Amino acid sequence: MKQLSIFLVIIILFSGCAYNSFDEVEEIPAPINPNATYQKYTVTASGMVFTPSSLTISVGDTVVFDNISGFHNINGTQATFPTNPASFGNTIANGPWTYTFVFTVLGNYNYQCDVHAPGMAGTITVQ
Ligand SMILES: [Cu+2]
Repeated sequence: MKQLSIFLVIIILFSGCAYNSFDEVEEIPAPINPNATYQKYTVTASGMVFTPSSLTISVGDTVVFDNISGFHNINGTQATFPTNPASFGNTIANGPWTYTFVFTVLGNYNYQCDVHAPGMAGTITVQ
């Protein structure tokens, strides 16, 4: 009888462990993409153009806007481009400078240099 009691206790303990393990697995949220490697892209502002003027990136990627020289800015604000999924940009300043933005919202973005718009403009597609 004593052995049976010990046996039952062991069974109960094991089933408790099994249940808890299962419960924990269910409660831990799965990462969206555990193998994601985020890229960094550079867009150069030089003369009166952005290079590349069209860029396709993945959500979470970083774009470094690199003004080598001259008075430029990056204006990707929703005030200027209402369909942009998020606003980004900086103020007009003489180069050299860099402006870095991480794109965390999917969609199509337009931006321009306010000094040289509409000729100096670009698009970024975040997919
Ligand atoms: Cu410009």
